Amino acid sequence: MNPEDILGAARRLKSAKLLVVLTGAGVSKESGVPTFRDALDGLWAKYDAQQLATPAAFRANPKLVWDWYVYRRQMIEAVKPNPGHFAISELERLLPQVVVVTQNIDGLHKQAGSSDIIELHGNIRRYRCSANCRGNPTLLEISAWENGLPACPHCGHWVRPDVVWFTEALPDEAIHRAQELSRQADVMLVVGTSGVVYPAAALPGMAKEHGAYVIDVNPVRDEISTIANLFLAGPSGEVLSQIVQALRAMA
Ligand code: BJW
Repeated sequence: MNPEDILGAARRLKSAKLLVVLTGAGVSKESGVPTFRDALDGLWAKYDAQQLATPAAFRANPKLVWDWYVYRRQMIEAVKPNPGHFAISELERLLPQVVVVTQNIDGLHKQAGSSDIIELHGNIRRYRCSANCRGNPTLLEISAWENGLPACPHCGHWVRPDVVWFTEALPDEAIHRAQELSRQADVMLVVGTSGVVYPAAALPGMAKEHGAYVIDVNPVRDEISTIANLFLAGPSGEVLSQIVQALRAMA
């Protein structure tokens, strides 16, 4: 990694009144959570994640989709935040305002100590009635989630994870706040997303159009790096820790 680029990124962050950090699955990769478009192992190797994360898949085979989420929740509960998550939470102590906008459903930013987090695609640790029988969302406390697909205690429809599947609307407040902050941001730091899933993928372009400096952190060039002002190639744990170190040296 070019030390000049790290220094350049740190200088940009240092002068930002509002930093928006947009994260995707790549930021959790170093914790051991596979990215969304990684091939899955073992039992799930024959399933395409994009085919399972849809309301149609749940309607066709609710138990299959439920079991996939149980498997992923168990995996997520066994991992810990990595240096990338911690570096992002550390930025809050070094800069005036930092908001994390995440597509991830794993809750690892919160565990790492970030305080202002917008979860665009929900959270795998929450459940709701699939018919939202008592309003949107009808959240449910499910204690026996290991023992097969539960039914809503109010209406009998299946319980599902409180995550956003393809073709479903993102939580209104979350996407509207993320869009507004993207328009106001001085810098947007984009970390570990392929930038192919909308409307989240439109946020860096929106930020840039409204004057933000966009920094993309990813081991490979992709959709976002083509519009970014600065591309930092590498795993987020390494790159972000170096940026934080450079920022501390400037304090
Ligand atoms: C590392 C690394 C390391 C590796 N360090 N980096 C245009 C406008 C609006 C919508 C659309 C549109 N075109 C198409 C759509 C529809 C659709 C869509 O975007 N489809 C595309 C595939 C084309 N969007 C939707 O359906 C959305 N809803 C919607 O638009 O509703 C409209 C509506 C309005 C009003 C009423 C009703 C409807 C919903 C999208 C929901 C996405 N849900 C998922 C599943 C969540 C639950 C779950 O996890 O099971 O969200 S899909 C999946 O993709 C997941 C992720 O959050 C999301 C993004 O993936 P991400 O995070 O980018 O991961 P990867 O795997 O793609 O990339 C990882 C990256 O990390 C890579 O770049 C690696 O290189 C990198 N990396 N190691 C840093 N160490």
